[in-house]
Amino acid sequence: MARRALITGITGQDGSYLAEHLLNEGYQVWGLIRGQANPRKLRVSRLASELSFVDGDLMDQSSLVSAVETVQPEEVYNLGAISFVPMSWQQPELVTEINGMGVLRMLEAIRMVSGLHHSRNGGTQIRFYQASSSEMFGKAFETPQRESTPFHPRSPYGVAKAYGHFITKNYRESFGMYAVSGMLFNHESPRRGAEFVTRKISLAVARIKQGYQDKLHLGNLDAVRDWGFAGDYVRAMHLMLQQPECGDYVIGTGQMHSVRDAVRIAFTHVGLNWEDHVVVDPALVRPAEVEVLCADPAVAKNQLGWEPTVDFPQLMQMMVDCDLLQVTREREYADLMPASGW
Ligand code: NAP
Ligand code: F7E
Repeated sequence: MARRALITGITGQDGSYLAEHLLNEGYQVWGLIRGQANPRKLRVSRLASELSFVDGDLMDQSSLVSAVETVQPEEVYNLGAISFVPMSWQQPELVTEINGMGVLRMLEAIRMVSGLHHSRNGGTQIRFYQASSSEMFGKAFETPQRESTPFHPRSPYGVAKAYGHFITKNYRESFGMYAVSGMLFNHESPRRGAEFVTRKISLAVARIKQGYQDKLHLGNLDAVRDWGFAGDYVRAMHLMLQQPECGDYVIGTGQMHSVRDAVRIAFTHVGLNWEDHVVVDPALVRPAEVEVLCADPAVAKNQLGWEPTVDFPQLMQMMVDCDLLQVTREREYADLMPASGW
């Protein structure tokens, strides 16, 4: 019988890639969907005939218990979160509830339903993956960051993720749960939300190239990140749940690039000079910035056999190429629409 996986956050960037990867691996894949008529469900509609959906929200304990009971998964991937860091200064309580307490609620749901399993059929262990983040390292104590690097988060988002990380570890130690925390560095793709810097750049470059926009407003161009391709990172999530012993892993490329590098690569790819178009806007600089992050993925390489396949220039170029097509399609569609007032 096919193994069953439950994914929270299936409508997000990583959720869609992970669903595809697990379907290819022969899993029966379930996605937790929140809200009434969630429009982002369309994002995975290409896979809809192969996926199953269950209602639930990381803010609502009973819905998670019910989802785990319905699906009876062997593996749970908790990707659901508010993932845009600046939003965590605007709505810190909500972000803490979903990104921090939401992890506890999902662990509790698994513990409760597994307890029922134990008395019923001798105990099927549900394996749990928590989407932790390099933002926990924040103002990092050392570079590159590895599994043992202490945390110094710089945003309510990072603080909530640190709680999620430690509660995952604690349930492993307290209840013997197979619970893993993946400390993933920034990963991007053509499916990345348009609020994140790489996609903001690739979309703007496509629009500027086609004459629909002239300027791109950005914040801190000196920020340095370790950016990889999301399609590579979901393979690591799956591998983490296939190990004989569970642990925590840092996932990244080990390569550092600045926002300025991202801009230069993207504009150069379409034959434009970035300095003619980029405007630095102090309003986009964060209250407390994370200046430099870079992974040491040696443990993942040695223990999981995981390696990235897409480097940063390839990633930016892939995103620009996809957005050139997307902008063209949107304009063609707009031209077909009747003028306003019709
Ligand atoms: P994303 O595209 O923003 O997707 C976030 C997902 O969370 C969406 O499917 C959203 O569903 C869901 N969600 C939000 N609030 C929820 C709630 N109350 N209950 C259930 N689901 C909820 O994020 P992503 O880039 O795929 O990232 C996936 C996970 O990895 C997140 O936890 C993120 O914090 C973490 N992470 C990401 C990166 C990265 O670079 N991408 C790096 C490290 C860690 P709706 O459609 O309902 O809004
Ligand atoms: O910012 C700088 C900004 O918003 C990257 C999330 O997936 O990865 C992501 O968090 C850098 C920051 O991602 C703009 O100040 C400059 O230094 O693309 P971002 P993030 O904050 O690193 C981590 C690992 C996660 O876990 C998160 O969920 O770029 N930057 N100018 C800008 N950033 C944005 N968004 N917009 C700008 O205009």
